[in-house]
Amino acid sequence: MPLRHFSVTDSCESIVAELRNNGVAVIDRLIDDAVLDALGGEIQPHIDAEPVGGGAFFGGAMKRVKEVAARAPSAADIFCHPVLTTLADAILLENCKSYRVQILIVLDVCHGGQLQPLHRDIGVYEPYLNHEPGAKEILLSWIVALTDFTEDNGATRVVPGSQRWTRERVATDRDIAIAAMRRGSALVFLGSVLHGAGVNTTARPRTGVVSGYAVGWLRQEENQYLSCPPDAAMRLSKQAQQLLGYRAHTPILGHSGERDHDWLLGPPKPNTEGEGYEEQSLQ
Ligand SMILES: O=C(O)CCC(=O)C(=O)O
Ligand SMILES: [Fe+2]
Repeated sequence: MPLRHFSVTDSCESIVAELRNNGVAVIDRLIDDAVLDALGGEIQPHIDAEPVGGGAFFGGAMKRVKEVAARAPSAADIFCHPVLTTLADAILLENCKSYRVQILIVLDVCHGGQLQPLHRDIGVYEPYLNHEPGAKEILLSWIVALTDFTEDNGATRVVPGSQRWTRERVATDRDIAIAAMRRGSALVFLGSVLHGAGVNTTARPRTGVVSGYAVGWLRQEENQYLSCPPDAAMRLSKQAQQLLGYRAHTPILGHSGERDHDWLLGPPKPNTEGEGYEEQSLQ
C-alpha cells in the first residue's frame, strides 16, 4: 500500500483531504537544511549521551532524547512550521479552541532490535477516553526525518485508513505502508492511525523528531511545564510558548493567577476576574 507524498508547493487543502481520507500523508523536504543542521548540532550531544534500550514497546534498540524544546531551541522552527500548524488548524480546531504540542522527542532507531508494535497515539488516553472510529480527532501526530528514512533503517510503518477500523481488526502486511522519505520530510498522521517504527538493519541510526499536537483540553503526554520550564520557554517565540502549553484553552481551563490566559508567560493582564465563566455552562 503506497503512501501519498506531497511537495511544499502543494496546497494544504489537498494534504488535509488526504489526512481525512487515508489518515496519513508525507510532505517531502518540508524543513530547510539550515534548521535541520542547527537542530542536529543542538541535539547530537544528547543523543550521544543516551543509552540504547527502550524496552519492548520501543523495539529494544532505540535512543529517546526528551526535553527537546529546552535542549534544542531550533525544534521550535519545526513545531511552529506554518504547514504543520495549518494542517492542525484544519483537523483539530473543529474539536477545540487551541491545541498544544503533545510530546517532543528525538528518536534514534539503532541497529538491531525488533519492530515497534503497531499502535495508535491516542492509546495513551485509554481506557479513560475511548475514541470511537469516526469521532472528531484529538491528536495530529507527525515525525520529521533528521536522517533519510528507508525500509532498511527502520522507517515508520503506517496503516492508511486504520482510523476507521474497529479496535479488534489486526493489520496484515498488505495493509502496511513504509514511510520512506528524505531528510527534512514530514510524516503526518491522525492520532487514530496505526503505526510503529521499523527495524534498522544498517550500521547507522535512523533519527527523527517524534511529535504532534493535541486538542488543548486534554492533558499533554509529555509535561512541557517541566520539560521546558518558563526560564527555557522565555527564550522561544510567543507562538512556541503558546504551543508548548503556556496558554489556557479557554479563559478558564488552565488559567493561572493574573496571567494573560492567552499567553501565560506574557505581560500580566489584570482585571480579568470572572472572564469566560459566563460562556461555559458550569452549573
Ligand atoms: O519513530 C517512529 O518511527 C515511530 C515512533 C512512535 O510511533 C512513537 O514513539 O509513538
Ligand atoms: Fe506512535
